[in-house]
Amino acid sequence: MSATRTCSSDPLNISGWSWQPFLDDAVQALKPLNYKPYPVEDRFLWKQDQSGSKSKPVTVTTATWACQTEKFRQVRAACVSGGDTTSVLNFVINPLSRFDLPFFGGDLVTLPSGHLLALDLQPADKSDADHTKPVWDRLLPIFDLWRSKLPDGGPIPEEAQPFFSPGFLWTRLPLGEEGQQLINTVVRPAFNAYLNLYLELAAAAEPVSNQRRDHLLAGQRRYTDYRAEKDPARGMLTRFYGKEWTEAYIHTVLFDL
Ligand code: DBV
Repeated sequence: MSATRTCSSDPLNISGWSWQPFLDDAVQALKPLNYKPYPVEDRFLWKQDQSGSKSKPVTVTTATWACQTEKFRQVRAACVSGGDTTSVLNFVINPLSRFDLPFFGGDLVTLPSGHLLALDLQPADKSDADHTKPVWDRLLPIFDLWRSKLPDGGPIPEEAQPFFSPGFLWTRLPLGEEGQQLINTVVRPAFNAYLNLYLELAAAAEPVSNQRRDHLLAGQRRYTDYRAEKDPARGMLTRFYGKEWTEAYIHTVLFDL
């Protein structure tokens, strides 16, 4: 059924994909906003190829769910599923620069080496207190609650610091029963708590001046350019689908501002 999707905001269901409940939660939370599809070329809505060795081929699927709303320029989920140990939900909400809002960013990654889980409300300009303080004041109590239940994910690159908030929830969990338990009981409610806060901030946001909009847009471009340039999925996607498809996906769908 998913293979016949013709529209980015049609229901997306990848059989056996471990992050399906997270995407379902997010789509459900967005429903009251009466979202419209966001234009995505057919070749990025649903992509399937064989990967792995000749004797042990694995089917790898990458699908995109996307929409837009009155205040969100682009909401998009990049969904990757390949066998038992490759599963990704990368979910980003890009607000219109007309609204003083951060980005919502979620990176939920399962690889043979384990789970890597990142959640944040990421600033367009970390040095701008008018932009950050109203978000951080409400995010930090939520962050503290969930962080206490998860191991720390370890250091992230210095150059990435400007793009993260102090509420960056970042953990690595082992594969298997124990890790899955924490995903169900901690990571999923944390994802929904971050998303609900984000949607509350967005609901309250009022349009800003043209000058303020231009300032926010410049910050959004720095963030988007950084994410496109450093996309940690580049290697994996290139292995699966080749360079041409991957670069076009990164630059015209995932980080298209
Ligand atoms: N990351 C993306 C997109 C992905 C994706 C669009 C389509 O931005 C997946 C998929 N992230 C992905 C994969 C890996 C990571 C790692 C496959 C593993 C790479 C590998 O080990 O080969 C958070 N994601 C990471 C890392 C960080 C983040 C810090 C580890 C750094 C590294 O290994 O290079 N990504 C980063 C982040 C957000 C984000 C903070 C937003 C909350 O989306």
